[in-house]
Amino acid sequence: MATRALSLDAVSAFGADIREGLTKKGQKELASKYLYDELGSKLFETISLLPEYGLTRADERLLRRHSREIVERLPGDTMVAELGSGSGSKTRWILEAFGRRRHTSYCPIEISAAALAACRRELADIDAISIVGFEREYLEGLLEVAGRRRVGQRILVLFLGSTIGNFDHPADVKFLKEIRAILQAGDALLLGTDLEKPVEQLIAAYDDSLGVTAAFNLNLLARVNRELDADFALEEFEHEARFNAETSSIEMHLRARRDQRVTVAKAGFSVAIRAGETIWTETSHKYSLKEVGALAGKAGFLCEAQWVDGEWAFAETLMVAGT
Ligand code: AVJ
Repeated sequence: MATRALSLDAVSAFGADIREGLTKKGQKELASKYLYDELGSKLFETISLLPEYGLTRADERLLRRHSREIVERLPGDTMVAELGSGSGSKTRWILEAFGRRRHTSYCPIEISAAALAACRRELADIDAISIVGFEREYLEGLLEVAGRRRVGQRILVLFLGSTIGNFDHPADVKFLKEIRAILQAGDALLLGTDLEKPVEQLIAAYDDSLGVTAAFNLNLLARVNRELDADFALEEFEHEARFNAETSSIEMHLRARRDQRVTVAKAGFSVAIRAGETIWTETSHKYSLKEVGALAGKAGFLCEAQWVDGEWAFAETLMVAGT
């Protein structure tokens, strides 16, 4: 019974968000966190294999190359928490490096039970690491992790993959401040950020030739159909990736090919969508290195070290919580 009530709650929260985003005045929108149901997560994993999308490979390369140095910069007993573990494959290098030093706890925080299970399987073979997963929203999970801290133990928070870029500004600063508030001075944050790069390269990365990103985007409508009993006709929408130069962000939209009316039965509403109108589904901000430094400072962190990939402009920044 308890699980059932919980999933009903989740359906109604999803429904309320969808309703708000589709019926608001002006630009319609759907929150990007809903892109990641089971199918959406698989599609994202596929995106990360595309030649046009170098982000995930750059992230992993940096972590592989510099894991030893990252660990050396954090002496003593350290507990590793990760916000949004995904499949966990990128995290392997850091955990192996910590495990060589001493027994280490790794606490992935994920809203997807499937992703947590996959991460546990992927990392199960690493010596001297115990995995304690938290099926929670990021900040809730981090609070619980902090509550398990032993005296003298440091927390390293991993926030990889440039997920921070999905927050608009200044929501990114606010989010890092909230992380900082849960931490103590001397704790650390390793933040992955995708950097500014030529617009053509960005458009290719978010509108790939195989159409995987288009499928990833359209799956959001398919998910609303599946879970909220809606009647979106997927062929009536077109994937669009555009660069917003004012905010230095790639935006994903779904553009209606003609006038239509859509009903979302389980959320109890219907909405008219005009030909050419778009539903905004994701923002992916591209940072400058200066901006990353400013972000750290505003949130109460000091930059301890930074590594930038030579093939794909992406940065890993190790920040330490200030006093
Ligand atoms: C997982 C949020 C980093 O913004 O690049 C990939 C998601 N969207 N292609 C990104 C995404 C379209 C991705 N992040």
